[in-house]
Amino acid sequence: MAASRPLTALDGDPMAVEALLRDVFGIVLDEAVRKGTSASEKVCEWKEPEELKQLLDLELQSQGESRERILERCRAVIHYSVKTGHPRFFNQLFSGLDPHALAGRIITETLNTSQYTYEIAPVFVLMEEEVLKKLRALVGWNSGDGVFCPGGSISNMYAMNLARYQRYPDCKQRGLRALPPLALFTSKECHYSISKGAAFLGLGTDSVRVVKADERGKMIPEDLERQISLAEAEGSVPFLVSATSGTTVLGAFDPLDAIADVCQRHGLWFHVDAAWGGSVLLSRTHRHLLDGIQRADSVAWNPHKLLGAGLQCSALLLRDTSNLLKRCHGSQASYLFQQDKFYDVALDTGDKVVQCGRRVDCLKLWLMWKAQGGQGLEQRIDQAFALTRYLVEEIKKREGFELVMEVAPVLKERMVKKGSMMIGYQPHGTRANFFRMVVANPTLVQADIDFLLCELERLGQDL
Ligand code: ABU
Repeated sequence: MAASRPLTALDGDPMAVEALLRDVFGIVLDEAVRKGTSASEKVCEWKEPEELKQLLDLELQSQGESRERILERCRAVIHYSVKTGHPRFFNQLFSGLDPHALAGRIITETLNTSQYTYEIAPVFVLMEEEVLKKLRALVGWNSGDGVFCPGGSISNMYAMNLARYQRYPDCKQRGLRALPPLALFTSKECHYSISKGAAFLGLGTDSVRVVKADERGKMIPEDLERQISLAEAEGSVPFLVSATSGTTVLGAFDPLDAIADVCQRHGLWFHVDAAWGGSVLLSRTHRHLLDGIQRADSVAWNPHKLLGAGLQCSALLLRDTSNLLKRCHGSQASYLFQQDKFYDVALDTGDKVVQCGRRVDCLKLWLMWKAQGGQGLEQRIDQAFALTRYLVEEIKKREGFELVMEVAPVLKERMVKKGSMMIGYQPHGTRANFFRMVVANPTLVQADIDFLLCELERLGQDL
């Protein structure tokens, strides 16, 4: 057997395995952690796609490569990747590199297990339960259920599927034949996963009724009432309202209590997409923005965003205590979920989800929480709010910054090619393209905000 192994395989040589991994960890520490989070380094090294393909030499060959070449490749992958932990990375709703969360991610990757049964993930089954319990407690529930999903979009789709199943349990077997035309409601500022989910679940995008939002981006409950009446008059059956806590573009928080009242009056499932804003629940000062969330039936919350736990860490939380998740999605695969196991089979949580193999997403959050404590995480949220206020005040002081002109794409190209920072931009309604500032990186200080404003001025000097 040994003779047939390829020359480059290291699995027969523990010393070589260890040496390789030490070198790789060294490169990761140097390039991705130290340089990747240093304000004096570039946030990205822009290359045109054809040039990047050449530089990376992507094509896969039949011959294996030397250790030195593999280490060079690791270095190049990091070098040409965007450093999302960099203090000048404002481009997405996540930023920063928490060392404890990273430690959790490294351990998770190394152990390489699947979250479906207690027998192969004993630590993580218990840990996931504990973390979800903590998140539920912050929502305001002392019981319930939940699961970590592959991203907020999937969490939102789960909520839609559960709401539909609860009302029409027959649809698990009979599919769309068991259903009348259904209607769900969300604001025009909602995340695009709501209409994607409607398409994916066979509801169709027409089943999504768009509710008006006010000038700050918050759903208008009176219009929700109107849309429900309209849908009913057209012969549809309303079944779910999805409110948003922290909309993707404007960061608005829908008035949850008023929306919960509407849901209660009409007997509708109340889902809150708090993928972005859920972490605000950790702040005693700001959690009032989510008042009423405890009245929801389901909540999607992504600690990989504002808490910086690292992609992906997305919880779907449920108020339900009737095993709805498992009843809706369970398929009782006999090779995984044997009922005559030697331990409590309720710990085999894999049949709650539509996936089979499922990543461990709880450890990075658990370890970071253990290290920071709830108080440390609360400070991060409060700091993000404080820096956002600082940014707003500074913008007011600078001439030219209130003017919304079609310059965002030009400035974006210039900042990326220079590698100085990254900010996302988009149009919104009748507003022209503008920069969406995301203040999430826990290492940000006022100097980074000052740099951002000065750099925007520098990049746009000639415009
Ligand atoms: N999934 C919504 C957030 C995407 C973004 O980072 O802008």
